[in-house]
Amino acid sequence: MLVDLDYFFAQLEELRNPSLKKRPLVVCVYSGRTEDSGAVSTANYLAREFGVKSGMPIFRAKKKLENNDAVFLPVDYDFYEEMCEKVMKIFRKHAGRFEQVGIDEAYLDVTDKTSGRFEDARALASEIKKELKVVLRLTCSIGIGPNKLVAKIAADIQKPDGVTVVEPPQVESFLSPLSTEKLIGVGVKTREKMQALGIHTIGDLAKFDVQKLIATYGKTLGTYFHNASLGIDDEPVEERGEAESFSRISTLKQNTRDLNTIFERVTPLCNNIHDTIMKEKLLFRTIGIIAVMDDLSTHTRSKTLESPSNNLELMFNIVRELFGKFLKETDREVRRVGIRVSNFTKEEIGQKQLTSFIERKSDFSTV
Ligand code: TTP
Ligand code: MG
Repeated sequence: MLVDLDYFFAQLEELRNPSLKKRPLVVCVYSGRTEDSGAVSTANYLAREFGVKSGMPIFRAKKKLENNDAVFLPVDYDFYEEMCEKVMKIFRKHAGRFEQVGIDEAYLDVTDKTSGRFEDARALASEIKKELKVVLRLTCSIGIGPNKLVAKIAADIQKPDGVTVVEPPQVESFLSPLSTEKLIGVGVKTREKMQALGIHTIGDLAKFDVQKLIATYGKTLGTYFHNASLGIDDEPVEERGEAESFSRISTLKQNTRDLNTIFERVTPLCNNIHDTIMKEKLLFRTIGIIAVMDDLSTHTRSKTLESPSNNLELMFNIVRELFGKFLKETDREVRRVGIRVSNFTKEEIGQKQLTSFIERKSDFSTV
Protein backbone atom coordinates (compact mmCIF):
# COMPACT_ATOMS: atom_id res chain seq x y z
CA MET A 1 0.00 0.00 0.00
CA LEU A 2 1.08 3.55 -0.65
CA VAL A 3 -0.76 6.03 1.53
CA ASP A 4 -0.61 9.71 0.55
CA LEU A 5 -2.37 12.56 2.33
CA ASP A 6 -4.57 14.78 0.17
CA TYR A 7 -3.40 18.42 -0.41
CA PHE A 8 -1.51 17.96 2.83
CA PHE A 9 -0.33 21.41 3.98
CA ALA A 10 -3.57 23.04 2.76
CA GLN A 11 -5.70 20.34 4.39
CA LEU A 12 -3.89 21.01 7.68
CA GLU A 13 -4.64 24.72 7.36
CA GLU A 14 -8.31 23.87 6.80
CA LEU A 15 -8.22 21.62 9.85
CA ARG A 16 -7.37 24.48 12.19
CA ASN A 17 -9.61 26.91 10.37
CA PRO A 18 -12.56 25.05 8.80
CA SER A 19 -14.01 28.23 7.28
CA LEU A 20 -11.19 28.01 4.70
CA LYS A 21 -12.74 24.87 3.23
CA LYS A 22 -15.21 26.87 1.18
CA ARG A 23 -12.54 29.08 -0.38
CA PRO A 24 -9.65 28.48 -2.76
CA LEU A 25 -6.64 28.10 -0.45
CA VAL A 26 -2.99 28.40 -1.44
CA VAL A 27 -0.10 27.63 0.93
CA CYS A 28 2.99 29.59 -0.08
CA VAL A 29 6.73 29.63 0.50
CA TYR A 30 7.40 33.38 0.47
CA SER A 31 10.98 34.22 -0.40
CA GLY A 32 10.63 37.63 1.23
CA ARG A 33 12.22 39.58 -1.62
CA THR A 34 9.05 41.33 -2.72
CA GLU A 35 5.55 40.94 -1.32
CA ASP A 36 4.51 38.17 -3.71
CA SER A 37 7.80 36.55 -4.59
CA GLY A 38 8.07 32.86 -3.88
CA ALA A 39 6.37 29.63 -4.91
CA VAL A 40 3.18 27.73 -4.21
CA SER A 41 3.78 24.86 -1.81
CA THR A 42 0.34 23.32 -2.34
CA ALA A 43 -3.29 24.31 -2.80
CA ASN A 44 -6.66 22.86 -1.87
CA TYR A 45 -8.74 21.21 -4.59
CA LEU A 46 -10.94 24.31 -5.03
CA ALA A 47 -7.85 26.35 -5.94
CA ARG A 48 -6.60 23.54 -8.21
CA GLU A 49 -9.76 23.90 -10.28
CA PHE A 50 -8.39 27.31 -11.32
CA GLY A 51 -5.10 25.73 -12.44
CA VAL A 52 -3.06 26.45 -9.32
CA LYS A 53 -0.25 23.89 -8.77
CA SER A 54 2.69 23.18 -6.46
CA GLY A 55 5.81 25.00 -7.59
CA MET A 56 3.99 27.77 -9.46
CA PRO A 57 5.10 31.38 -8.76
CA ILE A 58 2.79 33.01 -6.19
CA PHE A 59 2.00 35.97 -8.45
CA ARG A 60 0.73 33.56 -11.14
CA ALA A 61 -1.52 31.78 -8.64
CA LYS A 62 -2.87 35.18 -7.53
CA LYS A 63 -3.67 36.06 -11.12
CA LYS A 64 -5.51 32.77 -11.65
CA LEU A 65 -7.55 33.30 -8.50
CA GLU A 66 -8.28 37.01 -8.92
CA ASN A 67 -11.78 37.92 -7.64
CA ASN A 68 -12.42 34.42 -6.34
CA ASP A 69 -12.18 35.11 -2.61
CA ALA A 70 -8.97 33.07 -2.39
CA VAL A 71 -6.77 32.82 0.73
CA PHE A 72 -2.97 32.79 0.62
CA LEU A 73 -1.14 31.55 3.71
CA PRO A 74 2.57 31.14 4.48
CA VAL A 75 3.88 27.64 5.28
CA ASP A 76 3.99 26.69 8.96
CA TYR A 77 6.42 23.75 9.01
CA ASP A 78 6.35 23.40 12.81
CA PHE A 79 2.64 22.60 12.72
CA TYR A 80 2.94 20.33 9.66
CA GLU A 81 5.77 18.31 11.20
CA GLU A 82 3.85 17.89 14.44
CA MET A 83 0.82 16.60 12.51
CA CYS A 84 2.99 14.42 10.27
CA GLU A 85 4.21 12.50 13.30
CA LYS A 86 0.62 11.86 14.42
CA VAL A 87 -0.41 10.73 10.95
CA MET A 88 2.54 8.35 10.56
CA LYS A 89 1.85 6.82 13.96
CA ILE A 90 -1.60 5.77 12.75
CA PHE A 91 -0.26 4.32 9.47
CA ARG A 92 2.62 2.49 11.15
CA LYS A 93 0.22 0.62 13.43
CA HIS A 94 -1.43 -1.09 10.47
CA ALA A 95 1.71 -2.22 8.64
CA GLY A 96 3.78 -5.36 8.90
CA ARG A 97 6.66 -3.31 7.55
CA PHE A 98 6.53 0.47 7.26
CA GLU A 99 8.53 3.01 5.28
CA GLN A 100 7.86 6.75 5.32
CA VAL A 101 8.96 8.29 2.02
CA GLY A 102 7.97 11.93 2.24
CA ILE A 103 6.29 14.33 4.65
CA ASP A 104 2.87 12.91 3.73
CA GLU A 105 3.56 9.49 2.15
CA ALA A 106 4.36 6.02 3.39
CA TYR A 107 4.56 2.47 2.10
CA LEU A 108 2.82 -0.17 4.21
CA ASP A 109 3.64 -3.81 3.56
CA VAL A 110 0.40 -5.54 4.56
CA THR A 111 1.08 -8.90 2.91
CA ASP A 112 1.10 -10.86 6.16
CA LYS A 113 -1.80 -8.98 7.71
CA THR A 114 -4.02 -9.75 4.73
CA SER A 115 -2.56 -13.20 3.91
CA GLY A 116 -1.85 -11.69 0.50
CA ARG A 117 -5.57 -11.20 -0.28
CA PHE A 118 -6.34 -8.00 -2.16
CA GLU A 119 -9.92 -7.83 -0.90
CA ASP A 120 -8.64 -7.87 2.69
CA ALA A 121 -6.17 -5.14 1.75
CA ARG A 122 -9.02 -3.04 0.41
CA ALA A 123 -10.91 -3.50 3.69
CA LEU A 124 -7.78 -2.56 5.62
CA ALA A 125 -7.43 0.58 3.50
CA SER A 126 -10.98 1.60 4.48
CA GLU A 127 -10.16 0.98 8.11
CA ILE A 128 -7.03 3.15 7.92
CA LYS A 129 -8.92 5.93 6.16
CA LYS A 130 -11.68 5.78 8.76
CA GLU A 131 -9.22 5.97 11.66
CA LEU A 132 -7.42 8.93 10.07
CA LYS A 133 -10.78 10.65 9.62
CA VAL A 134 -12.10 9.97 13.12
CA VAL A 135 -8.89 10.60 15.08
CA LEU A 136 -7.30 13.45 13.12
CA ARG A 137 -10.12 14.55 10.80
CA LEU A 138 -7.89 14.15 7.73
CA THR A 139 -8.27 12.37 4.39
CA CYS A 140 -5.76 10.43 2.31
CA SER A 141 -5.61 8.41 -0.89
CA ILE A 142 -4.39 4.84 -1.02
CA GLY A 143 -2.94 2.71 -3.81
CA ILE A 144 -2.75 -1.06 -3.42
CA GLY A 145 -0.70 -3.31 -5.66
CA PRO A 146 1.60 -6.34 -5.73
CA ASN A 147 4.66 -4.10 -5.23
CA LYS A 148 5.77 -0.55 -4.41
CA LEU A 149 5.91 0.61 -8.02
CA VAL A 150 2.30 -0.30 -8.78
CA ALA A 151 0.99 0.90 -5.39
CA LYS A 152 2.60 4.31 -5.85
CA ILE A 153 1.12 4.86 -9.29
CA ALA A 154 -2.28 3.52 -8.15
CA ALA A 155 -2.42 6.01 -5.24
CA ASP A 156 -2.41 8.86 -7.75
CA ILE A 157 -5.38 7.58 -9.76
CA GLN A 158 -8.26 8.55 -7.48
CA LYS A 159 -7.59 11.69 -5.51
CA PRO A 160 -8.70 13.06 -3.11
CA ASP A 161 -10.01 10.46 -0.66
CA GLY A 162 -9.70 7.49 -3.04
CA VAL A 163 -8.64 3.85 -2.96
CA THR A 164 -7.31 2.14 -6.08
CA VAL A 165 -6.56 -1.58 -6.11
CA VAL A 166 -4.52 -3.15 -8.89
CA GLU A 167 -4.33 -6.94 -8.68
CA PRO A 168 -1.51 -8.85 -10.43
CA PRO A 169 -3.50 -9.87 -13.55
CA GLN A 170 -4.49 -6.20 -14.11
CA VAL A 171 -1.00 -4.71 -13.77
CA GLU A 172 -0.10 -4.57 -17.46
CA SER A 173 -3.42 -3.18 -18.64
CA PHE A 174 -3.40 -0.68 -15.77
CA LEU A 175 0.06 0.69 -16.60
CA SER A 176 -0.09 0.44 -20.36
CA PRO A 177 -2.08 3.64 -21.21
CA LEU A 178 -0.29 5.85 -18.64
CA SER A 179 2.40 8.38 -19.55
CA THR A 180 6.00 7.22 -18.95
CA GLU A 181 6.50 10.15 -16.57
CA LYS A 182 4.45 8.24 -13.99
CA LEU A 183 7.50 6.00 -13.50
CA ILE A 184 10.04 7.04 -10.90
CA GLY A 185 13.18 8.14 -12.70
CA VAL A 186 11.43 9.50 -15.80
CA GLY A 187 11.80 13.27 -15.66
CA VAL A 188 11.29 15.86 -18.38
CA LYS A 189 14.56 15.05 -20.21
CA THR A 190 14.10 11.27 -20.19
CA ARG A 191 10.51 11.65 -21.34
CA GLU A 192 11.56 13.83 -24.28
CA LYS A 193 14.27 11.35 -25.24
CA MET A 194 11.74 8.52 -25.05
CA GLN A 195 9.28 10.49 -27.17
CA ALA A 196 11.95 10.85 -29.83
CA LEU A 197 12.14 7.04 -29.86
CA GLY A 198 8.35 6.87 -30.29
CA ILE A 199 7.75 5.91 -26.67
CA HIS A 200 4.86 7.88 -25.15
CA THR A 201 3.05 5.50 -22.84
CA ILE A 202 4.26 2.83 -20.44
CA GLY A 203 2.76 0.34 -22.90
CA ASP A 204 5.02 1.71 -25.68
CA LEU A 205 7.96 1.27 -23.32
CA ALA A 206 6.97 -2.32 -22.56
CA LYS A 207 6.93 -3.17 -26.25
CA PHE A 208 10.24 -1.45 -26.97
CA ASP A 209 13.22 -3.73 -27.55
CA VAL A 210 15.09 -4.09 -24.27
CA GLN A 211 18.51 -4.25 -25.99
CA LYS A 212 17.82 -0.89 -27.65
CA LEU A 213 16.82 0.55 -24.28
CA ILE A 214 20.11 -0.70 -22.81
CA ALA A 215 22.03 0.78 -25.74
CA THR A 216 20.36 4.15 -25.10
CA TYR A 217 20.29 4.34 -21.29
CA GLY A 218 23.00 1.90 -20.16
CA LYS A 219 22.46 -1.51 -18.59
CA THR A 220 21.15 -0.48 -15.17
CA LEU A 221 18.70 2.18 -16.30
CA GLY A 222 17.66 0.36 -19.49
CA THR A 223 16.84 -2.82 -17.56
CA TYR A 224 15.04 -0.82 -14.90
CA PHE A 225 12.83 0.97 -17.47
CA HIS A 226 12.00 -2.32 -19.15
CA ASN A 227 11.03 -4.06 -15.89
CA ALA A 228 9.17 -1.01 -14.58
CA SER A 229 7.06 -0.82 -17.74
CA LEU A 230 5.89 -4.37 -17.04
CA GLY A 231 5.17 -3.55 -13.39
CA ILE A 232 8.06 -5.70 -12.19
CA ASP A 233 9.57 -4.42 -8.96
CA ASP A 234 10.91 -6.35 -6.00
CA GLU A 235 12.13 -3.49 -3.82
CA PRO A 236 11.20 -4.35 -0.23
CA VAL A 237 9.34 -1.95 2.05
CA GLU A 238 12.29 -0.86 4.11
CA GLU A 239 11.55 -0.90 7.77
CA ARG A 240 13.64 1.90 9.24
CA GLY A 241 13.17 1.12 12.88
CA GLU A 242 10.95 3.30 14.98
CA ALA A 243 12.21 6.41 13.26
CA GLU A 244 15.18 7.31 11.16
CA SER A 245 15.49 10.75 12.66
CA PHE A 246 13.61 13.25 14.76
CA SER A 247 13.77 16.91 13.88
CA ARG A 248 12.27 20.10 15.21
CA ILE A 249 12.53 23.51 13.65
CA SER A 250 11.42 26.91 14.82
CA THR A 251 11.43 30.49 13.52
CA LEU A 252 13.34 33.16 15.43
CA LYS A 253 11.46 36.29 16.45
CA GLN A 254 14.03 38.29 14.51
CA ASN A 255 16.84 37.29 12.19
CA THR A 256 20.04 37.11 14.18
CA ARG A 257 23.69 36.07 14.36
CA ASP A 258 23.75 35.96 18.15
CA LEU A 259 24.67 32.51 19.46
CA ASN A 260 22.87 32.97 22.79
CA THR A 261 19.61 34.01 21.09
CA ILE A 262 19.86 31.00 18.81
CA PHE A 263 20.64 28.68 21.69
CA GLU A 264 17.67 29.99 23.65
CA ARG A 265 15.46 29.10 20.70
CA VAL A 266 16.83 25.58 20.21
CA THR A 267 16.81 24.67 23.93
CA PRO A 268 13.08 23.76 24.00
CA LEU A 269 13.52 21.89 20.71
CA CYS A 270 16.28 19.78 22.28
CA ASN A 271 14.12 19.17 25.35
CA ASN A 272 11.20 18.13 23.20
CA ILE A 273 13.20 15.70 21.03
CA HIS A 274 14.90 14.34 24.10
CA ASP A 275 11.50 13.60 25.68
CA THR A 276 10.51 11.64 22.58
CA ILE A 277 13.79 9.73 22.54
CA MET A 278 13.35 8.75 26.18
CA LYS A 279 9.74 7.71 25.66
CA GLU A 280 10.80 5.49 22.75
CA LYS A 281 13.78 4.18 24.74
CA LEU A 282 16.26 5.14 22.04
CA LEU A 283 19.91 6.05 22.06
CA PHE A 284 21.26 8.46 19.43
CA ARG A 285 24.63 8.77 17.79
CA THR A 286 24.21 11.72 15.45
CA ILE A 287 23.18 15.25 16.35
CA GLY A 288 22.63 17.84 13.67
CA ILE A 289 21.67 21.48 13.39
CA ILE A 290 19.53 23.12 10.73
CA ALA A 291 19.85 26.80 9.88
CA VAL A 292 17.58 28.59 7.43
CA MET A 293 19.18 31.92 6.55
CA ASP A 294 17.70 35.33 5.69
CA ASP A 295 17.98 34.41 1.98
CA LEU A 296 16.02 31.17 2.74
CA SER A 297 19.02 28.95 1.99
CA THR A 298 19.12 25.93 4.29
CA HIS A 299 22.29 24.62 5.89
CA THR A 300 22.94 21.57 8.03
CA ARG A 301 25.90 20.46 10.12
CA SER A 302 26.17 17.34 12.22
CA LYS A 303 28.38 15.39 14.55
CA THR A 304 28.42 11.64 15.14
CA LEU A 305 29.41 10.27 18.52
CA GLU A 306 31.65 7.26 18.99
CA SER A 307 29.09 5.51 21.14
CA PRO A 308 25.29 5.86 21.45
CA SER A 309 23.95 8.18 24.12
CA ASN A 310 20.78 9.62 25.61
CA ASN A 311 22.52 12.44 27.43
CA LEU A 312 20.70 15.77 27.14
CA GLU A 313 23.65 17.81 28.36
CA LEU A 314 25.82 16.32 25.64
CA MET A 315 23.13 17.18 23.09
CA PHE A 316 23.11 20.80 24.26
CA ASN A 317 26.90 21.05 24.11
CA ILE A 318 27.10 19.68 20.60
CA VAL A 319 24.26 21.84 19.31
CA ARG A 320 25.96 24.92 20.74
CA GLU A 321 29.33 23.90 19.32
CA LEU A 322 27.86 23.25 15.86
CA PHE A 323 26.01 26.59 15.74
CA GLY A 324 29.14 28.39 17.01
CA LYS A 325 31.26 26.88 14.24
CA PHE A 326 28.61 27.41 11.60
CA LEU A 327 28.20 31.13 12.37
CA LYS A 328 31.92 31.61 11.75
CA GLU A 329 31.47 30.19 8.24
CA THR A 330 28.76 32.64 7.14
CA ASP A 331 28.04 36.36 7.17
CA ARG A 332 24.30 35.94 6.82
CA GLU A 333 21.68 36.21 9.52
CA VAL A 334 19.75 33.16 10.69
CA ARG A 335 15.96 33.11 10.28
CA ARG A 336 14.93 29.60 11.39
CA VAL A 337 16.79 27.13 13.57
CA GLY A 338 16.33 23.44 14.08
CA ILE A 339 17.91 20.27 15.31
CA ARG A 340 17.88 16.74 13.98
CA VAL A 341 18.84 13.68 15.98
CA SER A 342 19.42 10.38 14.19
CA ASN A 343 21.38 7.15 14.00
CA PHE A 344 19.32 5.47 16.68
CA THR A 345 19.77 2.20 18.46
CA LYS A 346 17.07 0.74 20.62
CA GLU A 347 18.48 -0.34 23.92
CA GLU A 348 17.05 -1.10 27.27
CA ILE A 349 18.33 1.63 29.51
CA GLY A 350 19.47 0.62 32.96
CA GLN A 351 17.50 2.01 35.86
CA LYS A 352 20.50 3.93 37.13
CA GLN A 353 21.08 5.66 33.85
CA LEU A 354 17.41 6.54 33.62
CA THR A 355 17.33 8.11 37.06
CA SER A 356 20.41 10.19 36.36
CA PHE A 357 18.80 11.31 33.13
CA ILE A 358 15.66 12.50 34.90
CA GLU A 359 17.79 14.54 37.29
CA ARG A 360 19.71 16.09 34.46
CA LYS A 361 16.53 16.88 32.64
CA SER A 362 15.01 18.69 35.58
CA ASP A 363 18.19 20.79 35.81
CA PHE A 364 17.71 21.89 32.27
CA SER A 365 13.99 22.51 32.35
CA THR A 366 14.75 25.56 34.48
CA VAL A 367 17.20 26.99 31.92
P1 TTP B 1 2.22 16.02 -2.37
O1 TTP B 1 1.74 14.77 -1.72
O2 TTP B 1 2.95 15.91 -3.66
O3 TTP B 1 1.00 17.01 -2.65
P2 TTP B 1 -0.30 17.29 -1.76
O4 TTP B 1 -0.40 16.39 -0.58
O5 TTP B 1 -0.34 18.75 -1.45
O6 TTP B 1 -1.48 17.02 -2.79
P3 TTP B 1 -2.05 15.62 -3.31
O7 TTP B 1 -3.48 15.62 -2.86
O8 TTP B 1 -1.91 15.69 -4.79
O9 TTP B 1 -1.22 14.54 -2.68
O10 TTP B 1 3.16 16.83 -1.39
C1 TTP B 1 2.98 16.84 0.03
C2 TTP B 1 3.27 18.22 0.59
O11 TTP B 1 4.60 18.61 0.26
C3 TTP B 1 2.37 19.31 0.05
O12 TTP B 1 1.16 19.42 0.78
C4 TTP B 1 3.23 20.52 0.16
C5 TTP B 1 4.65 20.01 0.00
N1 TTP B 1 5.14 20.30 -1.36
C6 TTP B 1 5.83 21.49 -1.58
O13 TTP B 1 6.06 22.27 -0.64
N2 TTP B 1 6.27 21.77 -2.84
C7 TTP B 1 6.03 20.94 -3.92
O14 TTP B 1 6.44 21.26 -5.07
C8 TTP B 1 5.31 19.72 -3.68
C9 TTP B 1 5.02 18.78 -4.83
C10 TTP B 1 4.89 19.45 -2.39
MG1 MG C 1 -0.11 14.30 -0.76
